[in-house]
Amino acid sequence: MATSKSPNTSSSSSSSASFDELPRETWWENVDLYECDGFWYGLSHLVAAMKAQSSFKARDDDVLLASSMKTGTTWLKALIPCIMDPYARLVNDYDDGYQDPVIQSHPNELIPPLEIQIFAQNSTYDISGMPSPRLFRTHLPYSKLPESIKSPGNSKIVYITRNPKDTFVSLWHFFNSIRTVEQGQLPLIQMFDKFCNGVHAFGPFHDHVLEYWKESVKRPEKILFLKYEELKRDPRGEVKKLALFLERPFGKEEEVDKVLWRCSFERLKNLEVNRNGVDPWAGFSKTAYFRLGVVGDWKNSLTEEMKERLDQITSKKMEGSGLDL
Ligand code: PAP
Repeated sequence: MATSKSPNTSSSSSSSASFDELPRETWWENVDLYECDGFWYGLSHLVAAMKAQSSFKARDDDVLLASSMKTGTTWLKALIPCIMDPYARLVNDYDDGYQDPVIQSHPNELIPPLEIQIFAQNSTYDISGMPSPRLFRTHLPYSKLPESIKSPGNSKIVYITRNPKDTFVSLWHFFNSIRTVEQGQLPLIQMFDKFCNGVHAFGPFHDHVLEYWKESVKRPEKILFLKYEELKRDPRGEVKKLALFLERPFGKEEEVDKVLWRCSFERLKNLEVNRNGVDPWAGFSKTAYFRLGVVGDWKNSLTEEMKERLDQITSKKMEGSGLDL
């Protein structure tokens, strides 16, 4: 890993020259990725990440939701604000005047991307003016996070991962869902090959997972490491664990029920804002973020040979880490 060096972003002219020197690969069609310090990024993400590294100042009560793409971010983008909001666990849907944080978080984006500059051209969002506690999200690898969020202070990081086969299949469907009929589906075999080689946005997937995993083992009070499959298997237990980590433990079991219901796949998928809305940052239709929401759907897309290949990569990469995916 870590073959390429970080480019210098101190001036726009020198930065474009040095970005050109980074290893570059076409992910698909006209989407190019650049390798920097062992991970692959779209250029605008990389520039924004480097700006965030030099300018982002964490507050003690910031919460960062970190993940690879398609591992459960949307679910946690609903769960975290609900856990942080004392009313979300108490009130019902029909209570007058109550602003559901799940609904609010979509149009008004309670959880903006940490590397906010990537969307600066279509946003007047000022993160320095955000009220505390601030919630952010990111797909950046741990090593590319701004130092101040990693520092020993009290800010917290919640990381979620997922079985790599389901992650890949979800990713493939996601990009297919935002293509026109004329464009057709992305070629599964080529996309899979690139995923296995680590060439995808914020990849290699396994290295992304391992960076956060190792850090969470060293500093469990700083980083909570969650798995999508565990959240599906034992939602009550996992959500209680999350609430405890965020220092907002539940008082009663009914509160857990309310939060789980508020953030359930069926409810989120059917909310008006998600049926007809558009992601204000990335411009994708929100329906693209709610497909099946199940464990094991890879069986419907991958062959036995593909399964074997990715399983082997996973077990080799995870060897000795204490992590099983
Ligand atoms: P992102 O990286 O673009 O933010 P992310 O939310 O991490 O995507 O992942 C999307 C997956 O989470 C989808 O999985 P699928 O393609 O296998 O169906 C999506 O359906 C699933 N998902 C979204 N919301 C929920 C939820 N509330 N509960 C369970 N799964 C969910």
